[in-house]
Amino acid sequence: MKKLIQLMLAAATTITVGAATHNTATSGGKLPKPVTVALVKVADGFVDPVRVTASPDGTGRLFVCERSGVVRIIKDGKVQEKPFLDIHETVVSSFVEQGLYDLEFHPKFKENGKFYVHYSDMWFNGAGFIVEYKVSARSPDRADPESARVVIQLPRPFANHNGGEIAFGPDGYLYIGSGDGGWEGDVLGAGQDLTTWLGKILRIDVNASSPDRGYNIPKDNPFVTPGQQMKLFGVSEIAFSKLHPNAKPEIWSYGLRNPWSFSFDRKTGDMYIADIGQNHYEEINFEPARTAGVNYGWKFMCGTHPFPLPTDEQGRPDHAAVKDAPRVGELPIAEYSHVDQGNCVMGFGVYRGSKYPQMEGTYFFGDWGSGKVWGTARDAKGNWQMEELLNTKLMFTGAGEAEDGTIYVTNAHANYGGPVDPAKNERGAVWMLVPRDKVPKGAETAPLE
Ligand SMILES: [Ca+2]
Repeated sequence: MKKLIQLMLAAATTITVGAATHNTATSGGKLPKPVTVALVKVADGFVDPVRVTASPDGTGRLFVCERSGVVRIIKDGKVQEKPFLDIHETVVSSFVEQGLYDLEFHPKFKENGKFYVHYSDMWFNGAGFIVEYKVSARSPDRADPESARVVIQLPRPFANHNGGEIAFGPDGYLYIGSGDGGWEGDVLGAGQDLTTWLGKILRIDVNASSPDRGYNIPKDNPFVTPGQQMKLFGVSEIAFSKLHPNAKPEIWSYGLRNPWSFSFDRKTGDMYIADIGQNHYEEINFEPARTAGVNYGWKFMCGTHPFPLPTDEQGRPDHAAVKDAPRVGELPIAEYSHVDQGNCVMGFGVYRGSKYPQMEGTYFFGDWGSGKVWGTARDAKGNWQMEELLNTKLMFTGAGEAEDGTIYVTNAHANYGGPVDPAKNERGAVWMLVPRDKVPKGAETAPLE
């Protein structure tokens, strides 16, 4: 028993069951390159900031999403007085998991001036809306509110688990993080259900070619079913198992609980999905570039553990019972426990900038509840390692990358027991992730535990 526990707690337990092709790292490992980090304050005074995005146009501007429905610009280190976009009259944020989730610029933004926002809509009972806007013809620092075009409307049965992140892949398609519909324990059974958009990463082409739908379906999405009669006989078992005639063609991957944040490695095209877990474990999933149709296991799995998790009388994982449970889907590359590490994972991104070579290739992530920051990367043997890098007093809410690859992080005092109106919360800030020896003189850094 003792040996088993030691095995389960090892820094990088190698998993050989199920479909996993990699190990799952836990905190306590060592990154292949020595990495030290600090968070330097860039700007503050934001109402529940939840995401940072950069316009791909060489202007160096950062766009900060406030949960209340306002997008603010940081230009030359200063927050502009007038917002880029203000849709607070459309955005519902009556629950801490609702509001404006993200903003992304069209890959050809420089030519077409288009960008996309994802938010919970007041007039549709909190349904998720992804809406295209254009920048104003009069000012590059203003959106044109009259240019709004609805791309997709996503049902949201409960107020929680809305996903949120949107991101353009290297293929130019828009990927959407969509939560499992909410409440708890995936009561709708959405994660494994291919007939719903809930509990998925979706992939759409925002360049719509018909007025009937605000987007096109990429032809190589994994569950696009050709309109032909289904054959029961004369097909192989494998071919038969791949038939999903009622699957939603927008689905890219499934088995997710609440993918609030995910991002692409801009060098390799690999995707990292930070899936917020239920009660016991938080997980980071790794999807090699161009890998479609992956099942990440929810609600049968939470991290590498079965769900519901067998526990002892003290509510701690019963490792003996966990060991023999069946595994479903692809296991994460990193996980951590709610017992002492945190309770709500926030993906930051892979650093690919040229300024800080020691951070190159590491995927960074943090936790909303604990304020900890970790890095994960593969060592020389190909095993994932996870190392704790910081233990702050911040409540992380999101992140984003600048054009030069610098990683920015937001913190807000958005709490479940807090005021319904985000404007009544203590103000949040935007922070820049840098190596500890690169903190500019006199800069304010994140308070540490
Ligand atoms: Ca994004």
